[in-house]
Amino acid sequence: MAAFPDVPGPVPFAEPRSRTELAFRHYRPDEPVEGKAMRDHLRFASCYWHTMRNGLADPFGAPTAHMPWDDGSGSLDNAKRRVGVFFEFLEKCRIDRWCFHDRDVAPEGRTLAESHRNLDALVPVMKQAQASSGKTLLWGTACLFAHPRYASGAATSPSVSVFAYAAAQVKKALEVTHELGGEGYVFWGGREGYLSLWNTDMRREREHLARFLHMAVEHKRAIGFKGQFYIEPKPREPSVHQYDSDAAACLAFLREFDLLPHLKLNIETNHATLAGHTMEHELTVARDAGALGSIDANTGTEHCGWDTDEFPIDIRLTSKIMLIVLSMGGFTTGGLNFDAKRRRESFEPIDLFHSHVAGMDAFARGLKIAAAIRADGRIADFVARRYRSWDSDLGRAVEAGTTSLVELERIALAAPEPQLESGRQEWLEAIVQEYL
Ligand code: XLS
Ligand code: NI
Ligand code: NI
Repeated sequence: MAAFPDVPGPVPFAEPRSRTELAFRHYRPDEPVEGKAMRDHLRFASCYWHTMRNGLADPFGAPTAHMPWDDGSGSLDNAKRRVGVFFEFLEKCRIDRWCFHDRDVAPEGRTLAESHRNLDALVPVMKQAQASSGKTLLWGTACLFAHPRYASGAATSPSVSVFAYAAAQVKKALEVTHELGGEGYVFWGGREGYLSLWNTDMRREREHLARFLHMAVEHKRAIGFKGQFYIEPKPREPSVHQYDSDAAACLAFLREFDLLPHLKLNIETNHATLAGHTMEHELTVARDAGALGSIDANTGTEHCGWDTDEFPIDIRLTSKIMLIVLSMGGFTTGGLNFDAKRRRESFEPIDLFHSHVAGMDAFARGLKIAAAIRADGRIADFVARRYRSWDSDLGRAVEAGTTSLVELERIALAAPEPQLESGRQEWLEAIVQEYL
């Protein structure tokens, strides 16, 4: 029996002003933009944790989501049944990829060995679902933050036994990701940070985290996993301060511990805003370091201060994101993973469709708007012109490192007062408005 009887087949396509309730108004998987199909630019993924496992509880109230396919038990049968439901959803929602944590797909057992066995029992089910649907795994990861043993962190725990347990979990999750043909693997430092410095040895914790990642790189090599590793920055929540707090902090950490060749960044919009940055700032920092790997596509309520993981529906945001993705030549192994959940009041199964379709349409528009801004060319031309003095002999000498303070003093003393040109911010913003 179908889990989503209200959605008989793949979500239809409709004209932008159509009154059809559930339809794609803008996303056309095969339509080319800049010579490449939309689906290959956007590489959408839905995540198992929000779509299948999030009951929409909040700190003050019980879960509200209706999940008629779920008997609420932690049984393996229930876990297996969910896989079929999820792939029916992907199929009907025209989403090509997915992401998961180990504990989303298989229940935690009473022992580590039992948890491993549970995960093993799910592998053939997930493999079969992928094979018969053609859907692929964007990335896998391990949940190193939900169980009480991880209250003080996983790779940064004060307990080496917890560190070993987390290592075992990551080893297994990596192997399962490999087995499922995953294109990537994410490390999000759920509780890799601290609540209080009074009880924390930050130097040791950061070194342990680096050791942990190096061992993962070694194991990746040992099993022949070719997927991309990502680290996902987030400044706080659940910890008060997390070591992977933003893109710049992650890059500094990776460089300090010789990990930069092995990991790229998975940037999430709501984490950027929690860090006090815009999403485009975080993406630009990552891109400029050659380390922009993938995106967790969501958004937050800016004045709220929590990781509310809302669906990204603002075309100004999606346009800015796609401008940066296009500027780096598109994703390679990465994609747009909707690390997003419906609001607690949107509890019907069909809201899973409305939310994803809204996000996909917003990104389809964002992609087209970004392509139009690039074709217009005025903004890029303006920026190039703004820096043209750096293309002079003097500019080139400074950039090449072949000049000195002594020489620059001689030049500056002989030159008239420098004249600056307007930054034209409002004019540039008005150009963007023309395309929104
Ligand atoms: C939580 C994170 C998490 C990661 C995967 O805030 O975004 O969902 O993406 O562990
Ligand atoms: Ni995320
Ligand atoms: Ni998040």
